[in-house]
Amino acid sequence: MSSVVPLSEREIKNTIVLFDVDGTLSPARLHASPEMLSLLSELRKKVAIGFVGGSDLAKQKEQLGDNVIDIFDYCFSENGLTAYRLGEKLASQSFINWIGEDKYKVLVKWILKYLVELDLPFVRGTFIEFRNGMINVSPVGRNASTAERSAYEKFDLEHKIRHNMVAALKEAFPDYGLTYSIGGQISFDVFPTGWDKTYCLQHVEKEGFTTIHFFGDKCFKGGNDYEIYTDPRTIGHSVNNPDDTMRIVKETFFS
Ligand code: M1P
Repeated sequence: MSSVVPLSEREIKNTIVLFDVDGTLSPARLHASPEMLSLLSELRKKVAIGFVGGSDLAKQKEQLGDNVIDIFDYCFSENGLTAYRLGEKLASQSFINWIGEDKYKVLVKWILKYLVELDLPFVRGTFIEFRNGMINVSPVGRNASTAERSAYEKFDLEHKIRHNMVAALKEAFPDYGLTYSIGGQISFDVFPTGWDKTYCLQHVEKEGFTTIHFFGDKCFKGGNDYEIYTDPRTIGHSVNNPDDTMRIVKETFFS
């Protein structure tokens, strides 16, 4: 951390650039390239940088490196429900405190019953992942390998498995105040409405950043980058893949 230029001395003042992770900094659930990491390190000399991902911190460490909290000024996992600033953990709320044990049990039982009735070509394990700020539900199971993920994703798109399950959940729990977000290949996230990626903005606003760039690949309505991309507080950049992110970063900050 000692070689990092202090936030107040970055070349472009009061500016932060936030990045989604999967599909924006790295291919889905895979590693970011050395070229991307090196570009981020150069960018950090000019502006403050952060990531805001739906996944938990353990997965982001796999993708961006074990030292992830040292190479970004801000780390926002689970949409910012787990947050770090310059390596220090920030206070946050939790999904289970918000929903309460009783309502949570009802929800989990409903999900498990629904999954039992599905007829998928194959299933693996870990169908509900309990996180600090959300739960993640995967009909095929989070233990699917990279090849199995791709096969499942194709099947899911064809048969609308997640789409239909989300519709059924909305119908079954109209008064729960939950948002269901399909952000990746094999699962969807469930969190209190409002705890989407805009949740992290409260942390950076407090610091006085007046220009907030956001890069994401799922900026369309229904995608998990949509809310932060369209938020009036951000300048949104919609990208198709990590190469696109690198191109736009170079054009915007290095030309
Ligand atoms: O970051 C996008 C999503 O990445 C994963 O999705 P999947 O495993 O379905 O590809 C999950 O960690 C999910 O929570 C996250 O939103």
